[in-house]
Amino acid sequence: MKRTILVTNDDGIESDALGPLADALAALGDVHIICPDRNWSGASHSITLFRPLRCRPTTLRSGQAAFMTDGSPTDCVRLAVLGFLKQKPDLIVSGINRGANLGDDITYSGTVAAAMEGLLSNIPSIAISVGAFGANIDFRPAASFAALLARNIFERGFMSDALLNVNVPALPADRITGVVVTRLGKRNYRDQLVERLDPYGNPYYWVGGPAVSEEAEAGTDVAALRAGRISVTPIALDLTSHALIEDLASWDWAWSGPVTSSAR
Ligand SMILES: [Mn+2]
Repeated sequence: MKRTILVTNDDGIESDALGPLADALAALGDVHIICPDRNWSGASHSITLFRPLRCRPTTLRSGQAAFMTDGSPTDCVRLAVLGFLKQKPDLIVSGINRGANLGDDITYSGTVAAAMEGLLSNIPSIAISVGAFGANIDFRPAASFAALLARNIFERGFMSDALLNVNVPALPADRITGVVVTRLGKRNYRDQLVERLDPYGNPYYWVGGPAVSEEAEAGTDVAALRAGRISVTPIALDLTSHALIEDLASWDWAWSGPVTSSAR
């Protein structure tokens, strides 16, 4: 049976990663590419509710046929799964993102959110990122790892309540020192609020800053990437803090209904 693989991303249809990724996955099934027509990095799990979506055919610079939408990464998955593709995907691969998605990053990441949407649709889903931002990134090591992971998923019938979040060091394949299954690490953002004036004298604001500093605790995705290894982190969508349930239950919950404003 020919598998159907959906490739999407949050960096947009212009991303240089799409060609190598589609090439690497082509041996495993029919690859369909549906990506946003612009960069949605940081869009997290946003969906379009109050306007229609357009989905137009295009051709990647690397030659593959693809579709681009004016929606978010999550919209791309919803389109594909809800019928834009004739076959429901057997696998969703989101990426390859330019820049790591480690630890707390995943709460901002459109790349990871697209895989979350796949998971919500009961489809095995991978988010994959490369730990570099610069130009001239070689995406082929990450692409070939995505294919290896896809082969594992197809052979083992992977179906669980988790997506797989993968980070690949921005190194030549022969300098990547292994693969580690990890948990999420911690990111310490150093963003600042910058206020400037526009040409008309009105203030505007830009939030940004230097690269994050990281505590590379053993066993985390952060530590793996720093050591030149590929991290594979299983991510579940249940955000419940199970540790707090019992403590919270002991708080004073003697609530007597809504507060009524005093009569005048
Ligand atoms: Mn991105």
